[in-house]
Amino acid sequence: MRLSRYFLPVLKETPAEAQIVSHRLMLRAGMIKQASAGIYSWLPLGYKVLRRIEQIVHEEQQRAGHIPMLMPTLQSAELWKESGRYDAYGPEMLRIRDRQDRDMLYGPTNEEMITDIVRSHVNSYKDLPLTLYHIQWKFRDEMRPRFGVMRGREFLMKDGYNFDLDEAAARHAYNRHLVSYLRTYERMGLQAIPMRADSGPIGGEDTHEFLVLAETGESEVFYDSAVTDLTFGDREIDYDSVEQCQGILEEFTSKYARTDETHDEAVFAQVPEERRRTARGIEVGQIFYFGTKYSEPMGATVQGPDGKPVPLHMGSHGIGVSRLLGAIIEASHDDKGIIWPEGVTPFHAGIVNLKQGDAATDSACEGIYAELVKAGLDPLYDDRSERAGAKFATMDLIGLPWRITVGPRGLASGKVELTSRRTGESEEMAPEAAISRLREVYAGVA
Ligand code: 5CA
Repeated sequence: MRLSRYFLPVLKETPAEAQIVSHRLMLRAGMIKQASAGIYSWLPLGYKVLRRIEQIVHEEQQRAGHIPMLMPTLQSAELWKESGRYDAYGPEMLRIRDRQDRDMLYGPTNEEMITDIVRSHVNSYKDLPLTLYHIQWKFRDEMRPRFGVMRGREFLMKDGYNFDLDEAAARHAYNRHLVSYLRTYERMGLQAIPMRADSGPIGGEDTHEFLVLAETGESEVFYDSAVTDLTFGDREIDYDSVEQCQGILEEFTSKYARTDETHDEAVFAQVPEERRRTARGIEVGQIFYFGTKYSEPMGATVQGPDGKPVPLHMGSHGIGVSRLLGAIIEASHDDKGIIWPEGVTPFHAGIVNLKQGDAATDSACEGIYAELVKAGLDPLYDDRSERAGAKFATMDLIGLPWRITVGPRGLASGKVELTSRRTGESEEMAPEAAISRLREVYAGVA
């Protein structure tokens, strides 16, 4: 992409309505525009990151054996009356009446709809286990939408639902989700810690929230500092292995880590004092095991091996896809702007032309651009006739992890400059060397 042809409406002023840094930076970098309270348009740069995050979620879900599909945003109230949640959900649910006077709603989540699909088409224990998921917009009429995409009213969520014959199989599905989530967040450059939480309106006894530690987080959390030493890394996982998934769940959840809803001072007191931490966190996902809470009232049963009907054992598992943009920025920025982790960056590298219109410089930039594209990378070339300072400021604000700076002086000795946004370190090298360095960096990111 050439910046002269792109749509990147960066703001010079700091928007007054934004209270936290991620919201400010998303507005300043021209990523989003508020349409109404808690509802945003995703401008090209924001949309690009959203798509990259979605892509990682899809890849990791499918790696774990989960099946993608898509359900609508508008739902019929009938299903929610069957489960008993139509009345229970309260004013957070946006209720709509269509021209036939039918009660509809903009889905805040999809347990009912997926249970209806499965009860219509799954009849035998032989069709199990089954985990279906989608990435779809949700609406919750939050009392206080705030912090930009962090607490929106309309937001993008990945929600997945497992259907199993018995509790043991459903617990494996829960563990499998926990494992796949650890890997998902790490690919986005985030440490998200699973913490014991409360299940709220989704229901069930067992639930973990995944929290990214950040001062601006809305949740108060209590944990043993040893949990922050755990990393998932690039382990090979057999997602069908009950033992492996259980082992990883134990590794990541045996140390104390809870949100304020489940915090227990007496248990916390058993953690060595120097390791006790109280902090704030951003909830980027939550997994639930709730057994037959929806399948029983909705009559979702299968024929068991002995021919008798058995209610399905279920869980649901959510990732806050749009919220993740805010969480990543909260965790990764400096006073100049965003610092995207390589896994989610909107463009892999920026090319800054220091002397637009100078034939040799223009042609060197074009050459680097073409080579990066040939290498399967997605560069953003700042080909505007702006001062160098303005070009650097834009690149720093939008946070591309790598920048190649090309100017006549360097070119005279066959060199360009490669700069890391994270460390600020620059290195002079031949254009080919910069290109192969970026190829190497991104080969390790896939
Ligand atoms: N059905 C279950 C799991 S699929 C469910 O709805 N879970 S949830 O309520 O915990 O939502 C899943 C994730 O969506 C949350 O962890 C959070 O990251 C994100 N989320 C929830 N509410 C909002 C909101 N108002 N704005 C942005 N993201 C949100």
